[in-house]
Amino acid sequence: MKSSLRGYIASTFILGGILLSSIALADQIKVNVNGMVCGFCAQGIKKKLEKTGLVDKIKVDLESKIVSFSTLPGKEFNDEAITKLITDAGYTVVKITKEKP
Ligand SMILES: [Cu+2]
Repeated sequence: MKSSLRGYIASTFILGGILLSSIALADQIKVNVNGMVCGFCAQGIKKKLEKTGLVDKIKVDLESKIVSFSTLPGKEFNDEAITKLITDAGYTVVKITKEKP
């Protein structure tokens, strides 16, 4: 009886965790990128990000060298994947900042 109750409580927590993470708010992500010098760089990065289908509200600021976007609800775009995408495009990731809005 006791162990089944414990199991019930544990599964409730797990289920709650899954539900919470699926309705989690989108991440606001800022990436400091080196190597972007013109509008073509900006467009190229923007297009690659759009292609992932994971993000929206993509902005590329050449002056501050910051690429910012937010993840779509329920989508996860981790630092490794972000770094790979930018690096493969020929630029260098300096820093990634994530914040919940
Ligand atoms: Cu360029």
